[in-house]
Amino acid sequence: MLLEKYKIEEFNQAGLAEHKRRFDFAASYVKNIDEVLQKLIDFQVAIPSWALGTGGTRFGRFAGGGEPRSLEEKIEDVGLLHQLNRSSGAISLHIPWDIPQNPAAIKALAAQHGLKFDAVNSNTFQDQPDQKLSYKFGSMQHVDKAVRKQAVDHNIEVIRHGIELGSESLTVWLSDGSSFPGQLNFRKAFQNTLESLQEVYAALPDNWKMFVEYKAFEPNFYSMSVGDWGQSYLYASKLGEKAYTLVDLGHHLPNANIEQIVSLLLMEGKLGGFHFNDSKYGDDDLTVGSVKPYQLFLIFNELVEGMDARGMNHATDLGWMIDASHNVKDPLEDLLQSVEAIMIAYTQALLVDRKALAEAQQANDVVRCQEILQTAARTDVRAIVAEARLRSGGALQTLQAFRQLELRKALIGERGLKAVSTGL
Ligand code: RM4
Ligand code: MN
Ligand code: MN
Repeated sequence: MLLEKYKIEEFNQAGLAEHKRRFDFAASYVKNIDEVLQKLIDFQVAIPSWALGTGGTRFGRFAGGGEPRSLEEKIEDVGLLHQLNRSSGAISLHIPWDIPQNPAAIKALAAQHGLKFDAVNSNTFQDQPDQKLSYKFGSMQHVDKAVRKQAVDHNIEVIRHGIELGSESLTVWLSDGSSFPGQLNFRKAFQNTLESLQEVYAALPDNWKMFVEYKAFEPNFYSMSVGDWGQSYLYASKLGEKAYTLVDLGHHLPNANIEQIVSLLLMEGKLGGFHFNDSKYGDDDLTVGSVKPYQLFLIFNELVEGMDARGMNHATDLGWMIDASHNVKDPLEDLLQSVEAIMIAYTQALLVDRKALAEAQQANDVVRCQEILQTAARTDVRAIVAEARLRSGGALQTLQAFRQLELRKALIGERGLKAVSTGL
């Protein structure tokens, strides 16, 4: 479903005077406002193809209406988000949940919506109906070489799909690990995983990156074979310069200092990408910024500081993706909220007075350090984010536009109430 442009313009027209007042006020605090606006316009966050339907828990799933029934409809949904916010210009596919049957047509459809293909994701954490060997006891770590080979072949197949679509990165998340003490020889599991990853790495095109995503627990609850950033870093270092660590915000033990992890990985040139979400306990996959918005700001603060220190391009040098699941919200509304939260945190991080912070740190002025960070974090930057959207043709307020234009109703009209999507 493509939204007629005039509808967004009409929506914006009604709020324009109020917006201008708010923007002028917010901009008066920012020295380099045009530079900030340009950075916001350039910044794009990929939407996961598996998060466009209502997710569930292992206890149940309560589907909404009008969910995308095919990859084509998922692309249309991301296109709709992108029309509203102009910051969701990419989709990340999970294989085999979303196999492009006709890649040329899929690519053309995405281009029509102004979308690119971000990282492709492999799946060796589930058994597929036609699969020969089971991943019950792991995939790349498996004691049986034949299972490991099957997992490697699948990843190479995923790379092939990605090449056809113009993706330039592969994300590998492994559920491998053990549920009970004694089940695994940790060293052998590591070596098997490394060898398997090396075989996949060898199949990467030159311009591709490989992201090794870690997670502390689940589905294995005693050990995970890529359980933390140290292990991911070890694999990525041994693999080579095209391999990086991917940080998913929900994949840490409680109270982990994610901003410090980000800072050090950046320093080593080994941070590759991000999966944004929020959590209270673990891999909750909640709306970005819904529980700990200050932590999100602190992470962006390190991202901006660390990327600038290495002269990196904020928009293109890391893979920015959302990884979420929505049990009780409309997935599209949830994703609009998530992207908004990311843009707000990014803007606030751009406002940090870095020179003053460095001076305060040098002087051990702990109080002033806190003041500098919180001054930025407490600035209401919503009108700045809205202005960037306005300048690139999006809606002043995305969620309000989605509701006022009754877009879910239109999707239900097209797809029906019982349409259920593949994915999480
Ligand atoms: C995992 C991890 C991966 C995602 C799967 C569906 O917990 O976050 O990135 O692909 O879930
Ligand atoms: Mn993830
Ligand atoms: Mn996860």
